[in-house]
Amino acid sequence: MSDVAKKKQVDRNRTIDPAASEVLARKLPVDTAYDRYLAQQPQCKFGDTGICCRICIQGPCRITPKAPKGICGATAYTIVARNLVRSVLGGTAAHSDHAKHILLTLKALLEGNAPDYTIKSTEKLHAVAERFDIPVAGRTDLEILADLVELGMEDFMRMDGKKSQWIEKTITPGRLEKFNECGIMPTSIFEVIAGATAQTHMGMDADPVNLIFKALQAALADYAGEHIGTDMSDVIFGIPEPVYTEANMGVIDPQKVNIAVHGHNPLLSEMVVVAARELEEEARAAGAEGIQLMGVCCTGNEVLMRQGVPLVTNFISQELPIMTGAIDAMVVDLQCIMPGIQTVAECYHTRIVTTSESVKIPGAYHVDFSEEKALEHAKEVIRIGIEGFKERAGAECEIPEIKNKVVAGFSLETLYDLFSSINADAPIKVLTDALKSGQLRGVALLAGCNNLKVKHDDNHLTIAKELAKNDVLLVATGCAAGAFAKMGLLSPEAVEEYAGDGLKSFIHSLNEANADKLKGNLPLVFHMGSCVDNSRAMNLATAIANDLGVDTPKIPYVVSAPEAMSEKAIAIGCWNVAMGLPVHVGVVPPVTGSELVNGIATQIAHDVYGGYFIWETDPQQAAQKLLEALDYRSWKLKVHDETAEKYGAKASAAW
Ligand code: BF8
Ligand code: SF4
Repeated sequence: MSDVAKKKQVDRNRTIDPAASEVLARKLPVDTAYDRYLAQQPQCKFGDTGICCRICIQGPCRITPKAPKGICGATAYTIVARNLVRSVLGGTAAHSDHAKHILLTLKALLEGNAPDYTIKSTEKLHAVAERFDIPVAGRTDLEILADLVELGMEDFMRMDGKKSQWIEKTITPGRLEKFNECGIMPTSIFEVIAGATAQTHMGMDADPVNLIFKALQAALADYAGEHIGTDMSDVIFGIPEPVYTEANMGVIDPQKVNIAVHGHNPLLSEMVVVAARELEEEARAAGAEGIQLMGVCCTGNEVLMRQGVPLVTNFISQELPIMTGAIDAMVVDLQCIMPGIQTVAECYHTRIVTTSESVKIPGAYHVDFSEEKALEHAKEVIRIGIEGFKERAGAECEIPEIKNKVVAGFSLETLYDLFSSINADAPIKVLTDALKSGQLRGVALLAGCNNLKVKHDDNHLTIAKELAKNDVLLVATGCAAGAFAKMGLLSPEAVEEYAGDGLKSFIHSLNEANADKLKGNLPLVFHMGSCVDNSRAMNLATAIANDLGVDTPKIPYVVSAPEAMSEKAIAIGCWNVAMGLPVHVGVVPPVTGSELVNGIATQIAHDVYGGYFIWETDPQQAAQKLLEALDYRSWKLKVHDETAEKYGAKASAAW
């Protein structure tokens, strides 16, 4: 074997997931993301550092010592900042488009045009309505929903200067003041997307600071979109509660019709769950022992959280379950769907089924999913899977026998419910008391994707274990949560194996207080949902700050996207910084081509907003930096509290 071939053999196994590793070790009929990553090396340094501009077609203009300006005179800081704004906009548009679909489905429900959907959670409907002072008493659910949908639509389309209600009503008073003072409070989502896209057109804004502020405004619009998505999904599909299930490729059952749902939007996948139950007999008639549904990426997280559907894998390994030869259909909705799945599927009997008019893949099946005929379309999808099963009949499957126990479903409501068994009057105090006493060293949100610039899932697992050992309470979303699900960190056993004494005693006390409510013990990491559900994690941070009587930049709460990949992750990172939180990113994003922009992201942001970015590719180092950020905040909070007590004043809101 040549040296190159040997290197390829070693390198393509860039994963710590044993199931993914087992599949990659085989002789495969077609390349995967792991191979294509290698084929892309070395990657372009101009793109990698953000100093390539293609905003007008005089470009691409690349910044070098010999050519320090683009043809129009744009310098590195303008180009890097402009590219950053455009990346955030991609994320904001994606999350908001998702939320818009849910809002439009609720509107169709109100008009009688979405007969298969109902209001599943009156509790959430009332809670969200009350947040916006929408009257609840004496009104029907549909009347309340009508007002809420109208407000949601206004938050998308308003142009009169009034500010985004979903932001105004869900953040601390300190943040509201800060965003208004800095002029970054969005009016509405579409308004920001149009305004920021215009601002980054050729020959528009050249000021990097002004551009970065625009990026933060666009990121706040992303927060609004995510929040609307989460709230409305809970109304229509229910608030997630603890579920007990499994994850990783061992959930594939060769005797059943295996259907994977992949993407982000629960509008389709929730219906697929219903359709699968109804068509169980058809599957049996085809010779299967039933239908095995499983999830990939954030649609996987959505149906895991609400329906207990097992998760088969996360983002970067999405092609690999197909390579077991046992997936009969992979149904995709939108976002994070690699076109590569179709090429892989063509080597097997697997049907890829696209369902969104904005996501089509040449060669794939397409079911034009609509809310008017949701269940009918979901059944069509299941029948495509059953046909796939018939074609598979007798073919050999190679399924890694690897799966782990999962406890998921930790919406904020569920966390409060668990806390209320200890402190019914003020549930959040269970957490803030543990932070103040030092039983917990802090809270960390582990979020985001996979990115082959690091070994698949390695950063996620290393950082989580190190933080858990140091008594940090962990909440997770997106493909980070997927990594923990696959690798056993969402299990009660992981508490005993990885938690430090403080975290262990905190989780044990919750187990004891909730023994009658829970079917089993709590996990090491609390799965809060998909990427739009980062809004839940932010609500937790806001509740901590409000309870402590300070603004978010003072609370011992950090965010990490250990393997960030998508524009959505960039948007999420930016709004978390604006919210005042330290945000670690485990791959260096394309901003280092401008020292100024890089400095704004990693230092100046702190001076203005209290939050800042930490780029650190080494997961052990990253964990240490996150712990330092938590310790600094705890120490400062204590000093401020003691000073306030001494002078009989309130703790300072400054940081
Ligand atoms: O919204 S974590 S790879 S699946 S972008 Fe995509 Fe990233 Fe996964 Fe979910 Ni989020
Ligand atoms: Fe080049 Fe300026 Fe056009 Fe960008 S906008 S491609 S820097 S000329």
